[in-house]
Amino acid sequence: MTTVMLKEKIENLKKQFLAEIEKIKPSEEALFELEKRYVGRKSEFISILKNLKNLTPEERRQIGELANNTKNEIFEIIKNKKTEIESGSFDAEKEKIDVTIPGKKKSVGHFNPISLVRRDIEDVFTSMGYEIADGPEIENEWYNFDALNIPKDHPARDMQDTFWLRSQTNADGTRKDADNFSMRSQTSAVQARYMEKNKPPLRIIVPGKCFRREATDTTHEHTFYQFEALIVGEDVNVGNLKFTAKEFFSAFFKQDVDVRLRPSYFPFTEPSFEFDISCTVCGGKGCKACKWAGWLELGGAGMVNQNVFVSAGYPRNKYQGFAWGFGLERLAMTRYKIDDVRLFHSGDLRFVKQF
Ligand code: FA5
Repeated sequence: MTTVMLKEKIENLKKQFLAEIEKIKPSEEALFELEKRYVGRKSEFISILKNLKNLTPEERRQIGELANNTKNEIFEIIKNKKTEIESGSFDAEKEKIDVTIPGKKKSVGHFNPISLVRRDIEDVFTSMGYEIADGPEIENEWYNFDALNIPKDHPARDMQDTFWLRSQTNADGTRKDADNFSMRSQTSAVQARYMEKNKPPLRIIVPGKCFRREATDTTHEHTFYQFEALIVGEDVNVGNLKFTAKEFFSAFFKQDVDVRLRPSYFPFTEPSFEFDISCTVCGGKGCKACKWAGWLELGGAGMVNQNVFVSAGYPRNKYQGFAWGFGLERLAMTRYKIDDVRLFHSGDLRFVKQF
């Protein structure tokens, strides 16, 4: 073979090697196999080097140098690949991208309709300048009842209506806490708590969990949500209450809603009202959803009783305010046409996934 042919052969072997190492799936075994074939004892490189003796000294120097350099390059490339594998920096499986594999579908969670309703309520009220306030779910007798002008003998305080918590006792049988605690039965409990720390004018809503000892049915749960609205200032009247309610319900139901107040009784408001809105299904004409009444009963409301202001530390007759309390479940039931309140806390994913 002439020196030209030998040079070409060495260069072709190198090209062939480079093409092959690009294609193989790098592993210890595959690299060992490649090394054996290209630069091993029985490889063409070695036979070229062995046959140098047949060349002139000048040719031997040229070809010998080229062959040795190429052989060392090949060793170097194989060594580097081996180090990559050992250090784990090259993972063929990980680096391989198969663009034809279909994507993985992410499963997306759902808001419970109560959360949806609560968020909407908060949006409407905050846009009207109300603050969102909070209070404890375990409440003492003062805030849940006394401060709200609910007399000691009121039936709401009975074991049948309220979940009382057993008071902790010391070793000698005396009570550890001075207060009687219960699971709060209404968000109105936050009224005095908030007013004690804040002076009028104030506007708050209090969305939160309430608990009552109920025999549950399609409209009653032992654990449910209410939201309270409270506004206090020096010149607040029933007209403001009715206007605010109409604005809120129209925004919430995204349709024009009428509001009706009927006389009622709550110890913490004077006068007190039951609160109805025009049926959102028939617009007030009468249908199955409103039991042909044209109105839907939603909650209680009234002008804050002056005794409540006094309990909160305000002077009597200086301020006026209105308050209302609604059930979030009842609102959600009306909006989404849900016929059983027990579905909300049932944990049934088939229910939640519809929203
Ligand atoms: C109250 O709880 C008063 N605190 C409301 C109030 C606030 C009046 C401020 C005046 C001023 P009532 O017990 O009616 O009132 O409950 C209000 C609403 O809570 C009901 O209309 C209903 O929507 C909801 N609710 C009451 N009990 C349950 C229950 N067991 N399950 C589901 N929702 C309930």
